[in-house]
Amino acid sequence: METILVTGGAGFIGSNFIRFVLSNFKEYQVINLDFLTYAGNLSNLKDVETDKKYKFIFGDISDKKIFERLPKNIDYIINFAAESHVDRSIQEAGIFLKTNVLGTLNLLEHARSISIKKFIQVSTDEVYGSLDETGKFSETTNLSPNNPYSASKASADLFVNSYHKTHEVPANITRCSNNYGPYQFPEKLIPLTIMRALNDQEIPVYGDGTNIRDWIHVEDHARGIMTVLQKGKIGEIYNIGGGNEIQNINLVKSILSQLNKPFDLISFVEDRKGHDKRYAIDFRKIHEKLSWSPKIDFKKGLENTVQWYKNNIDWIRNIQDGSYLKIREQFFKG
Ligand code: NAD
Ligand code: TDX
Repeated sequence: METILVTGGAGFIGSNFIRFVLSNFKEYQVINLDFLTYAGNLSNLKDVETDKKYKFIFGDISDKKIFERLPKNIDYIINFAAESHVDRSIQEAGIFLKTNVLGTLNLLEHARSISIKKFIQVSTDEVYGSLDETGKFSETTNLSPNNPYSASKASADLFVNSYHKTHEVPANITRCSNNYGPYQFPEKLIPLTIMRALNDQEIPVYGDGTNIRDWIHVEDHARGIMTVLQKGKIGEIYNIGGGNEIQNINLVKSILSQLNKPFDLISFVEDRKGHDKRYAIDFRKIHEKLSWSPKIDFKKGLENTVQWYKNNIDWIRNIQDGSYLKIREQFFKG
């Protein structure tokens, strides 16, 4: 049995990843190290919390002391832990530097001090900056982050690369496009639109709504990361994408249509500062070298996602009324 240390496993992608691993692979056990920030929600993992191959540890990756409490027999580290919301980074960037850069550096130091098989840094297409109408981001596209969030992620990527080159930490970096699916914190466009539409509230669309994102279902991303864990060549970067480019306005309209809600709920609001125009991922490398491709059809995946939020209104309510944060208080009390 091999052990995977997942950081940030109580968040959106991390929790989907843990569920994916525990239900598809018998040969791994998972330790989830998470600080349960506003974005961390242990109820995302309710169905696996009694699984003998799963263990939760409360802790902050930007605090070096946490690593003393971790078991030494860790085979893989996968770093999902991050401040992940661009709008928050525009308001207050300090925590992005602390968690995303210092936290990653601490993890790399820990990886050096124990012998691991692989360190995977879960990065983002945002590190490449913004595209105009044509072209796609490949792994060799220059880093050109435009907002404090993406700047912190690009910086973390550079530290990972430097620890691989200087200290021979066996590492891969994955850079994925926008994820959608269950358990996404409802500050991000898709769950925010669903939640507000269900409450007949206005949907804020930034600028003229023509910005384009390239969407991938979170389960395809999880499978991509496991593919890199098992087959990725040490030292390489792999882009992961869904091949589903859509303008924000059309995405919002498609969700409203599915919910039978009127388009006049849409409210065009002031644009995000430094708003990247378009993201599009060229994922030929992971496809050709590691035989991975996205499997989930966007139309079907989006329909299932909308249905999931409709069926899990309590999950949203617990976030809206703040009751999901109570679990964190228990950990602080000790
Ligand atoms: P999220 O905000 O939903 O979850 C982040 C998790 O990290 C939470 O559980 C939070 O409690 C935890 N965390 C935050 N600070 C921590 C700290 N100091 N110590 C330990 N845990 C901490 O984020 P997400 O959308 O699941 O994204 C996960 C990772 O994937 C991030 O690194 C993000 O940059 C990357 N990513 C996200 C997307 C996307 O579309 N959401 C796309 C590409 C890459
Ligand atoms: O209320 C909104 N209205 C709106 O028009 C929000 C929250 C967003 N938007 C726009 C901004 C973006 O063009 O929708 C698009 C998607 O926005 P977000 O859901 O905030 O995602 P984005 O900024 O694209 O970043 C996401 O993908 C890359 C994740 O949050 C990052 O963690 C990931 O790295």
